[in-house]
Amino acid sequence: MAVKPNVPSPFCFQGAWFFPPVSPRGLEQVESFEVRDDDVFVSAFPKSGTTWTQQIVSLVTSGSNFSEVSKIDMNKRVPWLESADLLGGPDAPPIISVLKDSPSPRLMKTHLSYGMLPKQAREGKGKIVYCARNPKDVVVSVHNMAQMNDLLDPLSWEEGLEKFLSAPPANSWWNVIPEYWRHKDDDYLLFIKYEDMKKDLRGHVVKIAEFLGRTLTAEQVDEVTANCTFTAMKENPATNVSRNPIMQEKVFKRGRERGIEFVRKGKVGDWRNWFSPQQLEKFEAFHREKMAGTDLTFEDEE
Ligand code: PPS
Repeated sequence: MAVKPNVPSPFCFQGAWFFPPVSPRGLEQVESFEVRDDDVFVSAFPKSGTTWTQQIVSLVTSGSNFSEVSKIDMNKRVPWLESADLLGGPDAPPIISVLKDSPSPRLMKTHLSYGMLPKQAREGKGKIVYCARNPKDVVVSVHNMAQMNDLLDPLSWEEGLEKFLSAPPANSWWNVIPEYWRHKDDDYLLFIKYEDMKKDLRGHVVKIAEFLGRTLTAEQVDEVTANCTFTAMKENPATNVSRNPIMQEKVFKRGRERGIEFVRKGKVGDWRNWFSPQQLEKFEAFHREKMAGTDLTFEDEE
């Protein structure tokens, strides 16, 4: 049997499995977290365009100096609600305790399912921008993340695919995404798709700004868009965290060795390079069965 690297153990909270830097102490505080009217949650299933949406939300709400704001580490601009500081060591306070005292307006990222969001957010306080991506490209991106992130078990493609399909309900793409979709018409939630952002990035900058009640000039929209392209975000160590020298040393040594970056390929349809015909058939049959009865569909070709 291949020797596995020493990765932190996952833990279970309310039926869902989490990995560090998600913090058990942080998770316990989420339900009762006091939400403010001007809070913005950027929510997404892992590897579905979270960072991309964080970048847009952060820039459209910053007002000006977009290129300067872009240089600030994403974890500082839009901290991860349920995590602890990755670089803070085992005793680092959960980010949520820091957020409680942070000045408004607060921007926060989360990978939590809708049912695990703060109660007040579920009741419509604050705003939620939710980004979803087709599951075949998600599982490919999850696999690559596991190869490059020293905190994750670098499962083989076959193992990772099987794990994705057999995830417990609380972690399953096929439960989490339709649950958010059911809230797509709520006025406090904007549901966007990675594939649509690829087709029309500028249009999504405008849409997100409008949703957040921000008015940008055409020039400002152009400037925000320029800072949110795949190339701009790949070249920017504040968004491509595997180019941040400290993060590279602490978390992404494997990625450096294997030549895999956090902002990796950014394609719709990369799954074609990974799935065998048999894997595809099984995945698509599973998807059809699970999505029967929802009107949520995804494009999976560019
Ligand atoms: S994480 O770790 O869960 O927060 O990852 P997340 O940010 O959700 O998803 C990472 C994938 O998003 C791609 N990405 C982009 N695609 C297109 N345009 C832009 N600007 C962009 N920024 C990030 C990133 O490359 C990951 O996808 P893959 O398929 O692995 O390339």
